Formats: sequence, structure tokens, C-alpha cells
Amino acid sequence: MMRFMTAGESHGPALVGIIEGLPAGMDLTVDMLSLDMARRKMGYGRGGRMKIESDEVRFLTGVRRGKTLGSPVTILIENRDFKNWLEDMDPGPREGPPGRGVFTPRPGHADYAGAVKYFQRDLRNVLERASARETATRVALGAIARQYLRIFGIEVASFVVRIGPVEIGEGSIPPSSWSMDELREKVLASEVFCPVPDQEKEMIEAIRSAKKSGDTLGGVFEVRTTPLPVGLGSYVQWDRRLDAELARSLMSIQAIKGVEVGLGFEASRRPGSAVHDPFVPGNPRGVLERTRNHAGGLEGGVTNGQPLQIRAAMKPISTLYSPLPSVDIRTGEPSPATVERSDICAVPAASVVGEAMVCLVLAQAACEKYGGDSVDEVLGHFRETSEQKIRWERTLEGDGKQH
Ligand code: EPS
Repeated sequence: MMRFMTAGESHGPALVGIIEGLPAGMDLTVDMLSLDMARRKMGYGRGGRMKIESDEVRFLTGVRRGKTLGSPVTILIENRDFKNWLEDMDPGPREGPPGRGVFTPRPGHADYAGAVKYFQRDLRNVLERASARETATRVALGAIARQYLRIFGIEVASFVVRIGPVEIGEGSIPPSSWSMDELREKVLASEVFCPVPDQEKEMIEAIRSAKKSGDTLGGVFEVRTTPLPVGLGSYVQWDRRLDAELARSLMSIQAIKGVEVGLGFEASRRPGSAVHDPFVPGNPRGVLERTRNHAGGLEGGVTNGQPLQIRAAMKPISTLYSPLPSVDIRTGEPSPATVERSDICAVPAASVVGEAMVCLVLAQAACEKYGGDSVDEVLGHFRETSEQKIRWERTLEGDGKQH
């Protein structure tokens, strides 16, 4: 079993994450996490905070001399901005009210519901944890999960499909024939992580004009993998369906409002013949191949040997520099919503977080199926299962044997 947790406030001393269930003997260094950490900070439309934070990860437990021990791995990311918030965010007791209390809830943020739920007057007690700053921890843990997935040869990448009204046209969507490296390279070369240059320019323009009018923009990103082994997840119980788990994990990212697997909502518009992915005989005999991947790599909540393709829709960030109407909870009088420093558009960053969540959920599913206490044991289980698939295929080779 693999599990993980995060902790930390946006302007508190640090963010912390724990992941448990990694096998002993896995290579793990902070350098392996640094590209993902850097990518999360990128993207045209990000706010000033990204210039302050280095988002360097430190391992506190579970790793010795570059290899996992099988014990829980703890990561720590210091908030460099904490030194500017010491008076407000000091965990120790202080006299008098903090200087930067927040009292007018932002429509769309957790401010209002959190204040009622946790019986708070100062909305900062809510927004500090609800903030998407927390996603730095998820990306670090996701990068660790990515290393685990590499034991099975699984790679995960993502790209931005839409920002506000600007969408990559159907014909320009990166084809599955692109290698993961090709996709990653094109995405990283784009300021909005859009691998199609024409739309990239329009997306940047859309963000620029939202900024000018004090507004924000959401969008859609897609996460893709290399072909996954058949059999992760299960149809036998509702909470073992992997598509449900993936959707839950993506929906748990701040500001995500919807998830589509494969064709997604489009499948509901088409007849079955234009949705489901036909089988064709492959080579050698017994291997089944598909002519397309509308299912997005999952059927019956189980991976079917195809690459995973999953999309998530992000709403626009709720802090508007031209704020929406709100109410000052100290007086009950109308007042514009609070303006906290924020991003104009964080869809590129969200795509990196989405990738991290997919890595974590796939690592959990792989751990459930192939899990072991050491890398060798995990590899042994993985090979046994791969051999079982080959034996299944051989039953179709003409010997007529049934299981
Ligand atoms: C973020 C850090 C935050 C925001 C953003 C994401 O830092 P600060 O609040 O100091 O500017 O930039 O968070 C939000 C958009 C939000 O609504 O909370 C980060 O590290 O990703």
C-alpha cells in the first residue's frame, strides 16, 4: 500500500509531505525532483510569489545516500516568503491581532465556507491552507512517484489544451505518435505549455488582455502516459475503479471543476460505433491491438494496455484585481472582495500538478498490483504478471487451452 499526505500553510515556515510504501533500494535524489519543481513555477500569467520561492526540496527521512530505505519519505520545502510574514504567521503566540487579516471573502475561493466551517473571523486562517501553494508538495511527491513508475517503464507527461476561449484545434492535438520526449520538449519550449505555436501566441494574448482588465482565466490540460500495463484498477468494486480514483485526484487540485477520460463528454454525443475502440489481431498471434484510443486507456475502470489520456478543466483563479462584490464580515456592509497577490492564469502550473497527481495514483495502483518491500521484489512481481499476459495470449495461438 502506498499513501501520502501534505501539510503546510502558504506563508507559514514550510510545506511538508510524507509518502509511505516505496520499496527499499530505489534511486532517489533531490536532483530527480528539480525539473518538476521548476516547471510548476513556470507559465505566462503566474504572479510575483514565484520569483520569491526557490521551491528546493529537502529529504528529511526515508532516503540514505541516494537510495530509499523502505521507510516513509518526508520532504520539506521552505517558504522563503515566510520571513516577510513572520508577524502574521509565526506559529508561536503573539500579542494583538495580526496585521494582515482578511475579512471580505472572495467569490469562488474557500474563504466563506471555510470561515463558517472552522468558525473563523480572520479569513487568512482559511486561505493559507486552501491556497494552491500546497501543490508544491504534491509536485515533489509526484516526482518521487514518477521514479517508482520508471521501474515499470511508465512515463507521464502533460500539455495545455485550452486557456480561456483559446483551444488547440482538433486537428492540431499532439498525435500519440509523438514520443514522450518530443511532447515534453515542445511543451517546455512554450510559455504556456502549449505544444502548438499558433495557439500558444493566442493564449498568451488572452492572458495579457485578462490581466489588463483585472480578470483571470482558466483552461484545460491533458495528462498522457506511455502504454500502461493491462490490469491496474478493477471493476469488481466501485472504489477500485482506476478512472474514478484518477478523477478524484485531479478534482482535488485547487480550482479543478471537471475531468474527462479519453473522448470524455464528447462520447455522449456520438453513437457507439464512433466511440468504442475496435480490436484487430496483432503480431504475434494472440496479441490484440486497437485502432484508436477513445477510451483513454481505461475500460471497466481497468487499464487496457493503451496510454492513459485524461483532461481536467480549471476555473479562473478567484482573486480578481478588479474584485467582485462581497461583504465585509466585520460590518455586514457591501465591500469589494479581498485582493491578495495572485496569478492571472495558472493552467500551465496546474498541468504539472495534474501530472503529479496522475503519477501518484498510478504509483498507488502499481504498488497494489506489483508491490514489494524491495525494488527486486517489485520487479519480480511485475515480470510474473507480464509473463501471465503472454501465457494468456498463447492460449489463442491455436492450442485451444482454456483457463
Ligand atoms: C502559489 C502561491 C500563492 C499564489 C497562488 C499559488 O502565493 P501568494 O498567495 O503568496 O501569492 O501565488 O495561490 C493562489 C492562486 C491561491 O488562490 O491561493 C503557488 O506556490 O503555487
